[in-house]
Amino acid sequence: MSRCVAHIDLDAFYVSVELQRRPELRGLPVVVAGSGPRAVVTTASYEARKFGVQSATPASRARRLCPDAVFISPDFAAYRETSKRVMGIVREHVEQVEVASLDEAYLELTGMAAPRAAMRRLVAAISESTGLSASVGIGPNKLVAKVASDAEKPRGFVVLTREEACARFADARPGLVPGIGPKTAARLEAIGIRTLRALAAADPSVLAERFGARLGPELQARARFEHDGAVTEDRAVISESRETTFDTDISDPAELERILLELAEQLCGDLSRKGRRGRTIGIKIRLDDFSTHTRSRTVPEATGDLERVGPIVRDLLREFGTPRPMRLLGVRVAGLETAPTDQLALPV
Ligand code: TTP
Ligand code: MG
Repeated sequence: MSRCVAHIDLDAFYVSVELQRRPELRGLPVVVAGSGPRAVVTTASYEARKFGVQSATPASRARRLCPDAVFISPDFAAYRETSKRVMGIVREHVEQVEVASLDEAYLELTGMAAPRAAMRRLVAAISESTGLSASVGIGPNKLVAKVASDAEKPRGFVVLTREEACARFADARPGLVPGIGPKTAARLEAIGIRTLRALAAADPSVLAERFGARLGPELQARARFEHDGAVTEDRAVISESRETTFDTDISDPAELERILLELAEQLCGDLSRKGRRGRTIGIKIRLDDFSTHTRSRTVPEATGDLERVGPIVRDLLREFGTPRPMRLLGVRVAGLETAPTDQLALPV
């Protein structure tokens, strides 16, 4: 029996939640972004995207690109609440569900008699009960399903075989495929690989030499939309971290602080995307003698906000000092609140 997997992703999720309570803003460029000098756009309505405003655009730049946009500060509690309702509906329709973030999930449909009809019903049910629209991709594995769900947003509904996915996205950049990030894409480009077609057809020995015996074949498999990952029940991730090893050791405290805050920014962006927050905030340091050190602080209120995390990791680094040049820095938020679909613990 061949596999059938769906990926469902809500359209312009945070903005769509805001439009439910402010319907008068429908059809206008709307941007959900924090305030403060380092704030970035979490999401933009499709009307605002026409001006080049997207997730992760600095809020100051978004204001220049689209001065008429309505700016709204994020209300993460509302997004978590809506996410819970949506995922509840998904679970009423499909048994095996992997919630991947606040607004997306993989559904195992293998063995289902009429998967397309079932997905149409699911989208209709979500729309009816929450007012939100979603895009769906259906394919033989998670990779095809994920890329298909993104292909015709908003309100997309794309069904592809693996071969069709290869043909349809042959000219796309390798970064289209999840698992191929900007750094890998740049390294591929350096050896002349600029499309999924080129990656799929590349000489395996060249890839293995450049990326290693594990990653090389893995990259090529992804370009061919081969993937056998299971739709797993959500794992309880208890911490998230970002770290970087420097090309050359660094001993300038200002430079180290800058890098640390950049890591914190990436991590917090990711946490907010997943709707997650934690109480223990820490840093990791590896010195040039390869000794590894960690320092952390636990705060009373779980957070994933850069405004809160940034100063704490900076203080931790200052307290640690710079006894020797550093070769690695990392930032971590642990003691994360449970996955967004779980019941929030209520004080009784
Ligand atoms: P996405 O599903 O990537 O984006 P989206 O739902 O806003 O738009 P669409 O799916 O129609 O392209 O992310 C879901 C939510 O996660 C998004 O509404 C806001 C949040 N988010 C961030 O906070 N920062 C980010 O960089 C991204 C990509 C998303
Ligand atoms: Mg989405």
